[in-house]
Amino acid sequence: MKEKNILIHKKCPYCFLDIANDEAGFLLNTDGARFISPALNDVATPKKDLPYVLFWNAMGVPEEQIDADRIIIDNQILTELNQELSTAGKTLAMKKYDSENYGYTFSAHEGAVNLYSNTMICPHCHNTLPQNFFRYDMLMVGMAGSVDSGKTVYISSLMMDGYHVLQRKNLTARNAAGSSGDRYYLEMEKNADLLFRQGICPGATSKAFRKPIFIELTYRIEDRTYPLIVAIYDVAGELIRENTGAGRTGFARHMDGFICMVDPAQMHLDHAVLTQNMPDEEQILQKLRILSQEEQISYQIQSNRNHKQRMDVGDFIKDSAHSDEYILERKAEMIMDSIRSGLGESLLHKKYMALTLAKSDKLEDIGEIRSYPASHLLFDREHVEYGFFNMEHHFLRQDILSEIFDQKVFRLQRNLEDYKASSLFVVSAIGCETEIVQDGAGEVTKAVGKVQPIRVEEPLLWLVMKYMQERGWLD
Ligand SMILES: Nc1nc2c(ncn2[C@@H]2O[C@H](COP(=O)(O)OP(=O)(O)OP(=O)(O)O)[C@@H](O)[C@H]2O)c(=O)[nH]1
Ligand SMILES: [Mg+2]
Ligand SMILES: [Zn+2]
Repeated sequence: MKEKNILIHKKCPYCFLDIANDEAGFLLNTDGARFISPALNDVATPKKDLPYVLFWNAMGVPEEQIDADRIIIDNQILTELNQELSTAGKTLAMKKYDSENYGYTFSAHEGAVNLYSNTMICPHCHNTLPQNFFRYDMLMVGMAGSVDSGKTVYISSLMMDGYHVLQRKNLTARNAAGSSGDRYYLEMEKNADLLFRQGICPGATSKAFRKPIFIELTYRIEDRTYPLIVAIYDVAGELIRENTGAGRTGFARHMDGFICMVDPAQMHLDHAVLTQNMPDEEQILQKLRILSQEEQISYQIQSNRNHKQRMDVGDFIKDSAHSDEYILERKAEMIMDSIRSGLGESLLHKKYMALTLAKSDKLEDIGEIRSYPASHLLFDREHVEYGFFNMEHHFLRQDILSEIFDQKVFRLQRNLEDYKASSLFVVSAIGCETEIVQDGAGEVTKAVGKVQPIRVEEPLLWLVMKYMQERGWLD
């Protein structure tokens, strides 16, 4: 009996347009195979992939940085190829339904030489779809947080040592990237490996939309299994702040939830232990109000026209290191406001927010923090064997964190009310101090001692848990 093709629609994790599985194209890796028939040779030759170039260009990536020469088969190319093959009396190329994953594969052969691909691409933007894309649901998570708050290090920390921090007796995590040769994917893997083996932190993220990382998570309860794909989006801090609503940052509207990182550098602590102490918030905001909204926008447009990569602090105020702009970029409140204004109230009601105090290792020895009752729970390095995390400790931490946020990171919590659900977290992606050291090419930030993340997976697993609850998987 012939298996019936099932039609499935999903949202592309790059361009967010709808894709039906029978519309998917393919990325090919031919290793330079040659064919007798010119039509096959033509198809198997790398060419500048225009939809792909246009997409990444629009996302702010300069053309020379785009791996534009690719071998792509889409439905149109397939039809044309088969017309030529059939005229020449050759075996036709095939797009075959794969009942295992509701996807398709491509194959063509000429004698003993084969062309084959199961790497599907979006028909609109030509980006590679993750493995099992049409089979499983996808949870989309946006990393939010001001510049330097630790978003990229956070993702590297999750990826370290084969997603070690995410593994449980009843939870497995594995890479689900559709194409292992992807330049960006390789870079993220290298980042995670450098952090794990040498304690070296990745550098600042460029101001462009980046590909998400894809993780396949499988959760087991009794004899049932619940797989899903998690896509995590890392975006440079200043990009989120600028305009969450439009263009390349419109991605925020498509997220199921956010992990918003709060840098301890913006906490109001008596002790000047932290490198940057924030001046009075009201004062800064007051000064910035002098520049009206319109002025700020027109300034922004102008600086975009001048092809500036970012609004330069120096254009604004002389003393750049301590300018208001600089300080503001470090404020989680600005990020939360950008998300709110970009999404609007009604969309905000559909999103989850994991508000996360990052770099907690920096707070571990501070008396002010230590004086909160049960503060040791904030720095607990418990390793959970089973389930998502220790729920009892999680709820106790909510109370402590709520108080800390109230007293040390003013006004941030009022931002949480309109989300579908929110929760407070405190993590350290590195788990120890860092220092700046000279590396062949320049300066790098390096962990002092062994990298030992402190409950870094909790914000992500909370989002996963919410997502599963919503679908009734955990009832
Ligand atoms: N002590 C400590 N430092 C951290 C931790 N996580 C990040 N850092 C430091 O913070 C710096 C910035 O981290 P990134 O992950 O690059 O920050 P980001 O939010 O991605 O910054 P942009 O990409 O510029 O928006 C790192 O170079 C580290 O020095 C942590 O868990 N502990
Ligand atoms: Mg970054
Ligand atoms: Zn797409």
